[in-house]
Amino acid sequence: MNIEALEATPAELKQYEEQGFFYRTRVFSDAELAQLREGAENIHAKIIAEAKREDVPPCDRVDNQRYQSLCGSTVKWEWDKNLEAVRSMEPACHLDSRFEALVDDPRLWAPTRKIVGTPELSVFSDKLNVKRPGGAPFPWHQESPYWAYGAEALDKLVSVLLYLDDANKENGCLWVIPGSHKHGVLQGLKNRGVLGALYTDVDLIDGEAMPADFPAGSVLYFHPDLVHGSQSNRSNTNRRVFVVAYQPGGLHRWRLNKKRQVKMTS
Ligand SMILES: O=C(O)CCC(=O)C(=O)O
Repeated sequence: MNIEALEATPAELKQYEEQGFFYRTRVFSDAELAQLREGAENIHAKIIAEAKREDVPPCDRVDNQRYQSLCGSTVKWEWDKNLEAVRSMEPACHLDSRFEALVDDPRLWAPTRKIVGTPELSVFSDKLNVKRPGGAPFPWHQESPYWAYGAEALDKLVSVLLYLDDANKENGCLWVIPGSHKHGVLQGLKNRGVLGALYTDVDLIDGEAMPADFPAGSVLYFHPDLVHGSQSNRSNTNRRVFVVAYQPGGLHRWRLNKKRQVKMTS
């Protein structure tokens, strides 16, 4: 694969600087996506099976959310207990070889290289988000306040979100507020519990939200200060995404005493 041809173009870099993101549609083929969806369900099933064991750590309750440490991942359960579904798993790629290989795929990392600014990259975090039919919204937020404690190079992180399914307004696609990254780290919500501090008060900023309603196989590259969020899934199909954040080579993964260098084979 020609890595240079995959790097961000001047137009994409300009969009990233001005709007805080750029995207490419249908980067991954249907056959690749079929494999990755299988991998995502494999990870989800492993977590559900682990949760049924008697000797696992209990759920931590934070406001109305339930978190649990399972299979080496911080698991966030769906708000609605009746769904018996895991909403996000972070990290997740160690639980399936297809995702472990995916973080080394140059279609994900090469477009970030000029933004991170170093020839070598490492993985900062990776996460699998599964939004089942009925899955809850994710309030407006930025990644930066969440990552601030533990990042060795917060200003160099780039998030890369791969759409495993078509995403649209009905199934709770991501929404972004273009240009919102220019505000830096914004104030959190007041009097909204522990998690409120991590959600953004969008009344304090201008800018019109835009749905990132792209087809499966598309990739969104975005800044850690970009304000984004999503609505509930009102459809009868899944809306799954894999999100990996890259950083300069040689740095630790978020909250882990581990490093995961990106393998740049070509
Ligand atoms: O997938 C979603 O609905 C929201 C994802 C998101 O914003 C995140 O994981 O930070």
